[in-house]
Amino acid sequence: MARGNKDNIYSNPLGDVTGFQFDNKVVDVFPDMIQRSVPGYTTIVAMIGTLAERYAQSGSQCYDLGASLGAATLAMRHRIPAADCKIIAVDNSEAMVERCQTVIAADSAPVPVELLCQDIQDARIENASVVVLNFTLQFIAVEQRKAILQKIFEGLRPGGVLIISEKVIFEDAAHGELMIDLHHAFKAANGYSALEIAQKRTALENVLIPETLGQHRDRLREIGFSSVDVWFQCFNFASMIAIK
Ligand code: GEK
Repeated sequence: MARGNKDNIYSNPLGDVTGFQFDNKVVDVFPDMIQRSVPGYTTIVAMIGTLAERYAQSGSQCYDLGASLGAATLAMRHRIPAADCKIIAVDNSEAMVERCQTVIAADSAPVPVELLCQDIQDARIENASVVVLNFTLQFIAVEQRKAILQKIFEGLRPGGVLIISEKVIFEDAAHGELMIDLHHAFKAANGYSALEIAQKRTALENVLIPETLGQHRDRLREIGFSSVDVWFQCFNFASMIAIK
């Protein structure tokens, strides 16, 4: 995805840093923001295409939940070999969905894409072979996460896959601090100032709630996924696959 405008939302001192929102200001800089903020993002998105190529079943639906500007949707769209698959992309930010519509329209791959402006808590998941939660579950209240994952499990066909990427925390406090420090070094190397890093951290407090890999794994296993494991990790950012 082209990077577009540079993210400098937090470059000037803000008297009051308010909670992060996916509004027009963020949409304008989103590809640059996520690539400079999430280590491994480009690799994860590309590999979602590779995973979809393997797991998309003929006549089924593939879901991109919290699709933003459709990066994972397009990665899947370009790699799914089955012609009779459909991709359903869902996001509850009107600004994101509006921009995503133009991104999808500018792409000519044949797999049909339906884009919905909807809370993923209200989304119907059915006849699914691939479900993607690429850095989305972390924005849902912790107590509501299990119900969403349960609904995904029920909507998946046997052999279907859930790909779930999250910012994570660690049981070992010292290791956790090290991962946060290395993540901030990654952001600094990508041109973010100490002020930008600090203000963004404040904006995400109570908005992005990370859990440990163990918490993710245990919940997915309790729900009934037969195999749950990490396939990618860089510092405190990880992606898991859970197979039904
Ligand atoms: C990518 N997956 O580029 N319902 C629907 N959408 C939601 C909800 C909700 N309850 N809460 C948040 N979102 C993308 C990146 S970004 C990750 C995902 C990030 C949406 C929100 O509007 C935003 O577009 C997305 O989830 C999270 O592969 O910015 O760190």
